[in-house]
Amino acid sequence: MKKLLSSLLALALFASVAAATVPDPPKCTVTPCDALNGVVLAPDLPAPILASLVTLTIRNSSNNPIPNAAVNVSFGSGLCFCQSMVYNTTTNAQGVATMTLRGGGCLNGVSGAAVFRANGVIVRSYNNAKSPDWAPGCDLVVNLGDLIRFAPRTDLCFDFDNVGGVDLGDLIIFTSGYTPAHSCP
Ligand SMILES: [Ca+2]
Ligand SMILES: [Ca+2]
Repeated sequence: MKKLLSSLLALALFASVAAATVPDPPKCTVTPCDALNGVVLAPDLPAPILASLVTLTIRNSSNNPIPNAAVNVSFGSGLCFCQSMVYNTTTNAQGVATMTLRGGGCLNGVSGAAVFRANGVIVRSYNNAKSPDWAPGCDLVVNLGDLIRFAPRTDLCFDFDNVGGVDLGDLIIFTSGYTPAHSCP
């Protein structure tokens, strides 16, 4: 009996330790992507644009941060990426990880456009992945071709906050990639 109890106790302890490292998606935050309802990628030189800097806070079902969690981002097909793009990182002691989304292209309303996982659990799956670099297709340079495509403000690939129109907020994000002209190998 005592042996059974102790093994049950060990099992319960193991379960709670295991649960401690399992992310609970509604308790996690992904900034600024949650506010944008998608991700923004951009060529990263001379410096990454603000919208492409992602901060993830990974928490478990007890709302405790998960340190040392393995964080991964993956994308739907059709985007392009800088050679410097890093797809994996690890949370710090506060359960926080940062990623820079270095690339271009457009996935507008496509299931699984950008998927963040932590310890193997899907924390977020966004249907939108967009970039100031969207002409032609993506060539990892934000230049005149992209501006010409942006200017009519009718292409929802430039609706970076995904509210159904290209407006001032989108112009600010576009401009942050256009001036100075961002590029990457
Ligand atoms: Ca371009
Ligand atoms: Ca918009």
